[in-house]
Parts: sequence; C-alpha cells; structure tokens
Amino acid sequence: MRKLIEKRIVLATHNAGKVKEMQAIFVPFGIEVLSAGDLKLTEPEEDGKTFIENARIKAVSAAKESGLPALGDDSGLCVHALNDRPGIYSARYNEPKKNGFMYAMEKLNEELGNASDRSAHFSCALVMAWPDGETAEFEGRVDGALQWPVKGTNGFGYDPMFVPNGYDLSFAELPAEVKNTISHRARALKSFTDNCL
Ligand code: ITT
Repeated sequence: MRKLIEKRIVLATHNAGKVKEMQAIFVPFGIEVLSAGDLKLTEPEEDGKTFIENARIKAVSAAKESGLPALGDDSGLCVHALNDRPGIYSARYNEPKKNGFMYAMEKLNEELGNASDRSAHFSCALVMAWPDGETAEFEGRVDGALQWPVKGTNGFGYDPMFVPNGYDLSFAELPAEVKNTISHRARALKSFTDNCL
C-alpha cells in the first residue's frame, strides 16, 4: 500500500469532535494535521450510499481543493433493532438540531421504545486521498449498547448514550484516552497508520 511520506495532511471534516480525536491520535507520528474548517474548504454534498462512498467524496474534494493529502471520515451509529439506522444519516437524524445532540438521542430512545435489544455499533470509514487522485480505504467498528438516561459530557454526538461492550461507562464518561483506543475511529485510524506510515 502507498505510504504517506508527506508530513502535513488535511482532515476532510468540519466536525470539531472528529478533529480533536484524530489530532490526538496523530501526535506520536509527528504529522501536522490541519482541518477542512481551518482551511475553509467547501463541504461537498454527501450523496453516497455507504460510509466508504461518503468518506471518499469528502477526501477527494479536500485533496483537490487543498493540494494536500486528505483523510475523509464518514461515521455513524447503527442501531440493531432499527435495522442499523440512522447509519449514514446519523448527522442528519439530528435535524433540526434542537438542544445539541439531545434532540437526536431523545428521538432514538423514543423509536426504541421498550425494545429488549438495545445493542448498537459505531462505524467509521476513512479514505485517504492524495492530490493525484489515488485513494486508500480503512474501516473500524465498536459494539455496545444504548443507555437511558444519557450520561457524561466528554466526546461529541451520540457519545452520552453509547456504552461500549466491556465497560460500565458511556463514551462521554470515559476519558478521551480510553475512547481513543477502542473507538470505531481509533480502530480505523490504527489500520491507516499501520499500513501507510
Ligand atoms: P463531516 O461530514 O464534516 O465530517 P459530520 O458530523 O456531518 O461532519 P458525518 O456525516 O460522518 O460527519 O456524521 C457522523 C455523525 O455520526 C456525527 O455527526 C455524530 O453524530 C455521529 N458520530 C460519529 N462518530 C461519533 C462518535 O465517535 N461519537 C459520537 N457520535 C459519533
């Protein structure tokens, strides 16, 4: 697989929570990590049908616009009793964005009702795109269960609702170092760093 020899990349995301997590994971590798937000890159329309397709749309667009290698992240929460919804629509499930992510979490909890199966997983697809058009794909997943009431203030998005298997605390209660070792994003990034660095 193609190695990343450049010492500067752009994260093709406008989500500050993703940027914070990915920057922390890149620190030991000595790579300067800019974000699409820092560079004021345009946000392409995410009209893919899979996490990988959407990650590729973001990465290719950012690499072309910035002239730097770009890493796109498309991720989401897949709830098993809801046939893996909201999945690729996890960000849009929070429309009209009332009350931060509480709106989406309350809606999910209502949809689940008294379902006995509260299992779910987070998926993360990463696509690395070089300015010359070459791409490489990586994926990660973490399984867990959805708790109510939600707890914790760390992380972002659905973290206060998600308790990873093997833990009693949600991603929003666990320290960032723990989430950044076991999360879907951490696992996809490990596959990227193992193969490309
Ligand atoms: P970009 O497209 O700019 O990257 P986004 O937030 O729209 O930002 P996605 O389309 O990939 O990103 O949507 C992913 C959504 O899934 C995100 O907004 C969160 O709600 C949720 N999500 C993904 N990873 C998560 C995590 O680690 N913890 C909690 N929620 C997460």
